[in-house]
Amino acid sequence: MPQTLPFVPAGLQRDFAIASIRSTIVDVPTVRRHELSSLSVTAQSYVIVELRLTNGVEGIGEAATLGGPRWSEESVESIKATIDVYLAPAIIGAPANRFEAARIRMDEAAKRNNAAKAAIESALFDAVGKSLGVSAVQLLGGAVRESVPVLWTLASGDPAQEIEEAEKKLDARLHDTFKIKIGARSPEADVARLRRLADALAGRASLIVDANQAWDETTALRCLPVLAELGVRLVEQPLPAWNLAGMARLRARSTVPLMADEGVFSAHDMLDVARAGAADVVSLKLVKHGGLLATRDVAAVAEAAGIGLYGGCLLESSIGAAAHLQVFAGLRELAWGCEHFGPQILVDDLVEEPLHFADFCIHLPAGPGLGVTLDQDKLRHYARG
Ligand code: MUC
Ligand code: MG
Repeated sequence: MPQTLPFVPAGLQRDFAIASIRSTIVDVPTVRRHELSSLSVTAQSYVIVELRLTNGVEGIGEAATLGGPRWSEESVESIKATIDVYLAPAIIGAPANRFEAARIRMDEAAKRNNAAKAAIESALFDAVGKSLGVSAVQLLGGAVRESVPVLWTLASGDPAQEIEEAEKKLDARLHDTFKIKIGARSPEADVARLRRLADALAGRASLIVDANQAWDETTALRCLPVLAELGVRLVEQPLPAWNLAGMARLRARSTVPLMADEGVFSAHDMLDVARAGAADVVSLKLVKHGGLLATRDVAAVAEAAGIGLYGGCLLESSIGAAAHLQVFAGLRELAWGCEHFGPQILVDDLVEEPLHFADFCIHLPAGPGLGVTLDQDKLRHYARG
């Protein structure tokens, strides 16, 4: 049999042992208020993980949250505690290049806590990739794309401001698809707002909406035909995450495809959604699924069920966005593009060279590991306390 694995010197193998893990909470202001159905933020909070190997190489990872424990159950405070007290002790001393084994250890040490696990696993891929001089996507099987179409989210709630913001993004050739956050106001007010946006951007942009679980089934049944008439291409999580039967009934009567977001964390959730016929598309996010490998697991279940893939975000900085891109670059299909506009909504990024946006796409960074380098000055500047 020919040797197909990359040659790794014995010393380097030994040096893959995880020596230390440090977690830091940071708060980075956003360029404007970002309003979802149940929360709004003017700063994004992350936990940044710095993981050192005994070979001296350091890997980084990020756990993003939105509005404390409001978007999901994890907050930066709980993520940091889970990493420091449970996850780090479970894997210190273990070989960083045994990704699946590290995942098993972390799952034994803590149930769920997927954002915390994702931050650590991102740092493992970064550290191992940097040790070997290969990208994380190479470790995952290799890239099939170098860039991904990326949308921008309109979420100030003020249609005049949103139209102006969209025009700037179109002029700069940064984004030509916009996701509008709905659900913070009455359905009638949101429909009127969407009508203004659809009229102003007609023929120049595509629109999708995200209700973040705000509607009940009767509201959604009433509004979906209007959204179809306005040309909305995709409706994300209109109903509460638990209501798979309701999503399936809506799907049967809607001409607009439905996307599951908060309804799919684990691969088991994905299977339930597929069995219930509750979504046409799924939004993939490392913080929901628990890391790069788990995201691929969820994607595989979706693909097997004929459910389309969309690259979701939680407003990550270039660190978290890069980790997502490493996974997205290796997926067989990613028909719905991605939404990693996070680095652009922050007043500042946390890396030396931010991710590159051009021609309506975000580009996979070159370089080993995640392909980005933590800026220590920025980390200190935005660190909490
Ligand atoms: C979500 O629910 O999709 C992603 C983009 C955005 O504006 O909010 C997030 C969370
Ligand atoms: Mg969503």
